Amino acid sequence: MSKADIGLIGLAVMGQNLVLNMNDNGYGVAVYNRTVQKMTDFIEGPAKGRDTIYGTQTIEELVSMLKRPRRVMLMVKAGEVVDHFIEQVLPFLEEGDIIIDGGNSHFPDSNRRAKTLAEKGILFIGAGVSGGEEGARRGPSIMPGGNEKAWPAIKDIFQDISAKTETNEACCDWVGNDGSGHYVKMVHNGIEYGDMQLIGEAYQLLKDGLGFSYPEMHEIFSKWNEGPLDSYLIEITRDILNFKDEDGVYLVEKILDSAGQKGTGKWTGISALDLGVPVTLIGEAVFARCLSAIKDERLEASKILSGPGVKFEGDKQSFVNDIEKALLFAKIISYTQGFMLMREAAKENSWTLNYGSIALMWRGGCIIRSAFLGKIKEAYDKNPELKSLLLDDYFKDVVLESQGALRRVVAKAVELGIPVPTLSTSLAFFDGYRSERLPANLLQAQRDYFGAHTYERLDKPRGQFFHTNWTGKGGNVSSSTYDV
Ligand code: NBP
Repeated sequence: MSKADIGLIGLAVMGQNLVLNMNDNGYGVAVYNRTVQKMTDFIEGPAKGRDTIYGTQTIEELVSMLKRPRRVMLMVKAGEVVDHFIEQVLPFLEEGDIIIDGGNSHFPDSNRRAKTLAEKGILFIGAGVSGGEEGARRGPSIMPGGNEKAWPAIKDIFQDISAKTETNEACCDWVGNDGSGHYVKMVHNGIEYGDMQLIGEAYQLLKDGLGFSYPEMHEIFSKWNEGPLDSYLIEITRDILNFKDEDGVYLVEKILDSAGQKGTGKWTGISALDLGVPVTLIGEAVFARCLSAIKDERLEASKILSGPGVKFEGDKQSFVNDIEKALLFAKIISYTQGFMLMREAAKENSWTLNYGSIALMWRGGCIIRSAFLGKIKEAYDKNPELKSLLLDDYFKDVVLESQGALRRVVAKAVELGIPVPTLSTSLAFFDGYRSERLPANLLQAQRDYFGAHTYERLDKPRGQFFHTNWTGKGGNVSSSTYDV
């Protein structure tokens, strides 16, 4: 009876495609779905003729089909549903068996599940899977974390089914303890929000600022995809801009400009705020989606609030070149911030993260895959302790060389009245990050003035706190000094 290498619960788009991928790679898979009819449809449809994909009617039957240690993978809706299935599977498992959650779970849930299952002798893996339907079928990026004792038992399956780089390295490696796999996947998704918003801003500048047609924009994106911006998202944007509806009108023109979101960008922003890391670009990207979503209110405001009414004058081609460089600059800032966040999260949670290997996992299969990630891997291979990507020679040279272009693009966008929240925040971050002095001295003075919050002085050692009676009317009692 025990003939399947792995069991998979959840036969929606991701689950079905992962099963077919595993089976193509020689693994026997037992499958189960809450709505049993979907399992039957799968076995009689996409899995027809494959005699090592085994449909099962109950969880007990699924588990009974598995070789030991049993490996049960969940590909279901994140949240309570995952806990519900864990509860259902547990009675049939033994010590040393493995539960893998491959959905988009929030990392605190994975932290909790890793801990509670370890107490029961069950090894939990929280694995971020990226690449959508096509990735799941042909090779996703997989970011597994959790109980490291389980890694040898799932390494081959995961690395065999994952995407590969041009040099045939698997876009899947061990991330770290507890919920770190899901954390890294969350940051991946946050970065995806940033990359998408940056491309959206470039599109609006080209369309509304420069007045380019769809065929012209298609050409521009085709060219960009052959340079340093070469990436999956630039590539699909190129194709989207060339896609016509049945009546010959470009389809994207007909799509409602109100963006949806499923939470991973927001979670990244919340984690950044919790940890005090300035992940401004992803934050702006999430807020830009929120602003887009109040479509009715914007419609009303557009009739009342006018902009500068300025038209672009100047050399269009040179401005297009500037936008390309501005996108690269901002992308570097976004990844810099994302890796800063992972460093801080690793410190906070006592995870040992390998940043070069994270860049490698994102190099293929996933939505943010790009040539650029190869450069990030090189930077961390050269210096695994790198504090910030901006301090790496390659990235430093690129930002120094392209900052002029970004400044021109942001200035022109401001003149034209075109919103560029992520492009402009990348510049603000850069100018802040490279500043020896920021106006926070005044801020500290204000805090001490109104709330006796104390301040440190440049002419005294760090850690000594001072309070001044600014008005002569206050007392000499100061507030306690702590940061939250
Ligand atoms: P869904 O996220 O739509 O989940 C579908 C599965 O969850 C089905 O098996 C469904 O069973 C089960 N399910 C639901 Br929904 N509610 C349930 C409940 N109350 N009790 C028990 N089972 C329930 O599928 P997906 O898009 O394939 O994604 C699977 C996971 O992978 C998710 O966590 C998702 O966030 C993540 N992910 C998705 C993508 C993507 O591109 N779609 C990419 C990367 C990661 P049923 O058939 O009986 O309703």
